[in-house]
Amino acid sequence: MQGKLIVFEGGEGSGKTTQIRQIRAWLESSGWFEKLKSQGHLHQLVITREPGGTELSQSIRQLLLGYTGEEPMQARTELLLYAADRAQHVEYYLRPLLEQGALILCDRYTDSTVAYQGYGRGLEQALIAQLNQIATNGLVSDLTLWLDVPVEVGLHRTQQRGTVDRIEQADISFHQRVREGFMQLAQEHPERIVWVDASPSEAEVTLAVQQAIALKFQEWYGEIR
Ligand code: Z5A
Repeated sequence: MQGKLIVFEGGEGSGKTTQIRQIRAWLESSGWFEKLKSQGHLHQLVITREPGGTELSQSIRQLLLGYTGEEPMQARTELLLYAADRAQHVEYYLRPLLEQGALILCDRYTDSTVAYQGYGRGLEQALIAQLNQIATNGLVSDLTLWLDVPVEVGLHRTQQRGTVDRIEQADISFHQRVREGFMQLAQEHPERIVWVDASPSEAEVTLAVQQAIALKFQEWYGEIR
């Protein structure tokens, strides 16, 4: 049994965490997941995130988002830490679960590195592609939902929440470049990346995400009764 990796991507405050929780609840309460399980397609439903999806990755996450030392973290250092986080996550957690038939809902993955370290920080795309390949050993998402929201709207949402981390503190043009990065990726990989307008209410966004996932299930598993 081979599982599926569904990734939620987007800029700050796009609602990824909110939507992942909603989608898990929907999959469980609607009976979709039970049906897929009883038909032998899937085995379990798992939520995870990057950075910080394993115990070791939690320490890397702490370093990436919570570092407050005077010596500035260099862009390449940041890139390598994200790659280390991912290598651990993929080898120790994601790949074994997928081999057991898990449906994995993951908050951020490789496209975040392209958007943030590539478009945001300006590191060479060839270097990022190489590191993504090394870190994932070729594991690509089966579906990526890009929750797209104007930068000001997303930042306003996160500011209302209170605490701001190291990356959220970056200037607005950084976040604009990140959004352009996701836009470019969606154009380059239409078979994998689905654009979702994340500006409306939480409930409306959930509905759009449900529709995108239901379509993919049909493509992967045929008619589900
Ligand atoms: N990063 C990177 O640079 N390179 C990489 O390779 C990877 C990551 C993997 C991870 O931070 C950071 O790492 C991230 C990119 C970088 N940059 N930063 N900072 P994180 O995991 O702590 O956080 P995040 O991934 O950036 O998520 P977030 O900004 O915390 O938000 P979110 O998960 O997308 O949204 P949320 O928590 O669901 O919602 C935010 C607030 O908006 C909350 O109060 C909600 O109630 C509200 N919300 C959500 N949806 C709506 C709608 N539809 N309407 C109104 N309000 C809403």
